[in-house]
Amino acid sequence: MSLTLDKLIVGAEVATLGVAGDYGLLNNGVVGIADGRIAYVGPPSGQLAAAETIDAAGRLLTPALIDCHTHLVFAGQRIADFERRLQGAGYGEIAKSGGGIKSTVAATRAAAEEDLFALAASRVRWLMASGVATVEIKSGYGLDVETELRMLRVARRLGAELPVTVRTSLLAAHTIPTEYRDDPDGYVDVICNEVIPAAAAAGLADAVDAFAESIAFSPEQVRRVFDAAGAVGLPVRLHADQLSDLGGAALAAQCGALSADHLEHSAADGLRQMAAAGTVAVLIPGAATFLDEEHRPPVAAMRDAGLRVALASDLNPGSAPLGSMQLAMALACTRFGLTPAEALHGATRNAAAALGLADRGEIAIGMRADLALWDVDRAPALAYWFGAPLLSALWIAGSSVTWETPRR
Ligand code: DI6
Ligand code: FE
Repeated sequence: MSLTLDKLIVGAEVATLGVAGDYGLLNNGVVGIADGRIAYVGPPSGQLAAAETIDAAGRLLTPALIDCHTHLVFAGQRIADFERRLQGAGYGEIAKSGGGIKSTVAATRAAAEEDLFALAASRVRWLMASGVATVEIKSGYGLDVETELRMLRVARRLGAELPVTVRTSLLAAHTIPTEYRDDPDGYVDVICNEVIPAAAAAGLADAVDAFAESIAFSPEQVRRVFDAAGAVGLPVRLHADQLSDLGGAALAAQCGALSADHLEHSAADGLRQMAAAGTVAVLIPGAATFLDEEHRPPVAAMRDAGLRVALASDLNPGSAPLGSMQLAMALACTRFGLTPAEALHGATRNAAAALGLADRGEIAIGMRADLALWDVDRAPALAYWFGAPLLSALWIAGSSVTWETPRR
């Protein structure tokens, strides 16, 4: 039986990622696309015809990458903080003296929506240049109803005007804003009673996130925020155990979170609870590297627990000004000890699971045709080359897209 397709990619080293833990390699493989979806994957066949044929010439074809944790909508940069840190100042010390996250909140509150959009669009294009077709974007630099919603509107518009899929997370529980310094529970009231209902009513949030940490929100406060998310039917995720073990992994599992992210300091018991609850572990090697933190997440315990492990850039101005998922994969291997195969699963299949998306992250019939062609001839090379621009082509829902940043 012959099959007529829109596009055929032939002669590729295909990493299908169809099976957990394995590249699922297909040498001299062919991938056929019809109506934006994958309609054929397998060996060359005389039964295939298409309007357009692309010769991969032996290069590696993977699912397009998925960045499942970013804070890329913000104004201002933190270059002065960076220079101070290079001279020995700590991240916490800088925050206390008026720099840090609060300076980004001030700049973001003051920025026009149009300017926030232009800044963020450039950053999405950086990620596209590293093979990304799906990106999660958080609010969290507004910390008031108006600015949190503005950030989410910008994120939604990025998804509408750029070819990427955008998933949004409301992170009003990122830090306590200055005006609530003496009344953190009052700010949690605002999040629960005003910000979450307003974002849900406007259809601006796909999930609700929170930062559980001694310098941010307590487990009790996180539970209140998550209850408010549940009341409007939104799934939750959690910044957990990044700087200390607050029991964040177990908390995320008990709340049925889609993912728990960071997890540098998590205990094995919490990781086992996550595995039982189906909560995905999201590792963030860029933040640990940029802040020069020695402490590594318990990767061996994650493997023992049978957790699905995803990777993300965390693209943000303070702890990870990292605009490449390719580099996040390399750092996951060199800094956290993942295998290159684990890193690629983390940037595709498992990242899709962290976002609750079942239609992408592997090359299989019926999946979205989000595909990346790389200028390498074997799968482990993706995590080996350190920051080289390896992307040769990117297809999103079957359409070829470009990723150049236009001159401004
Ligand atoms: N953890 C992080 O690494 C970022 N947010 C968070 O909850 C840092 C955000 C910033 O410093 O601007
Ligand atoms: Fe983060």
